[in-house]
Amino acid sequence: MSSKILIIGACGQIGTELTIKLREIHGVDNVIASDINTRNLDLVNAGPFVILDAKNFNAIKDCCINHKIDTVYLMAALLSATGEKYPMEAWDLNMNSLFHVLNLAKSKQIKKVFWPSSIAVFGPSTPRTQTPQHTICEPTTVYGITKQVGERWCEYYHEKYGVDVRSIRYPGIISHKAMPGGGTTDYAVEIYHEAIKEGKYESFLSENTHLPMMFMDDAIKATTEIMAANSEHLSIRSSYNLSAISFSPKEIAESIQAEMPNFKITFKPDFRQAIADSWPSSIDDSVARKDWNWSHDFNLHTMTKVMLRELAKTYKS
Ligand code: AKB
Repeated sequence: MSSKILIIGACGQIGTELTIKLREIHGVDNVIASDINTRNLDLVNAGPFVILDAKNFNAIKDCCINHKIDTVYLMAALLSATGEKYPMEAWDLNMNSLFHVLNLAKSKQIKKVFWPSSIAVFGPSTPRTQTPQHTICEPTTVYGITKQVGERWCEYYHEKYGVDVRSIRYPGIISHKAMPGGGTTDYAVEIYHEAIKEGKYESFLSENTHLPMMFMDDAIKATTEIMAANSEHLSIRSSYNLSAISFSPKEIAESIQAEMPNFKITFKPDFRQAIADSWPSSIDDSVARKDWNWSHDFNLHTMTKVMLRELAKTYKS
């Protein structure tokens, strides 16, 4: 029997493409998309959709009962840059939504949970290159604190209550369907849009700031694969390190210039530079590769080609 899935935060950057992929795998009617508003009309009109506040336990519970949900993907969150502007809102949304879903799993209302963590769990005292799975985590952003604490709670609910919760630490995700919002890695999406629209981009991170990144297709592949993995193979119930590519604003600009020689980049770092400086530049994800055979497909060059091709079509139409 196919799973009955609820995606909370389905209109966001990752939620949008996750909804499409999960509907391909499980069937449109078996995947209920939800969000606090209807900001992505293509997604809202593409299949079952409910308006849902991730902070409202009873609303999530009623939705799970009404739609006989067994699996929840909790994608709603305030990200790193927005979290610094609205710290208490970030704490409220990121933590309470997680408790609501974990408690539904604890009471056996649902069977399985996916919750994304992030490279933001790391901080300035973390080894910066090839950051290991188990290492110092002293995040300095509110978002990072919520993700680190969330990881501890996921592991706790798994150990104490047998909750089947699975998680990966996403790096910056690059995609061409829905825009990201409020993250420090967002520059790596904006740059492609501006390349197509204006032929130039002003980066809010400095030229040599290397961060771990990943093309959306790889992120969706990782998410569906960890959820399909045999439970006994998963040795990590906090969150898995996940890695694909690592590059700086200068290097992504060079990869665009290889396709568009007239593309120009300038640099004007803002408050997000300090956040980026507190994060690793590359990640060791060997545990994920061993436990559930994770591997990525896209490098910077292949990703740039797809991004420019798809965005050119979007802006033409
Ligand atoms: C952000 O920049 O805040 C996010 C993340 C790395 O989790 N993209």
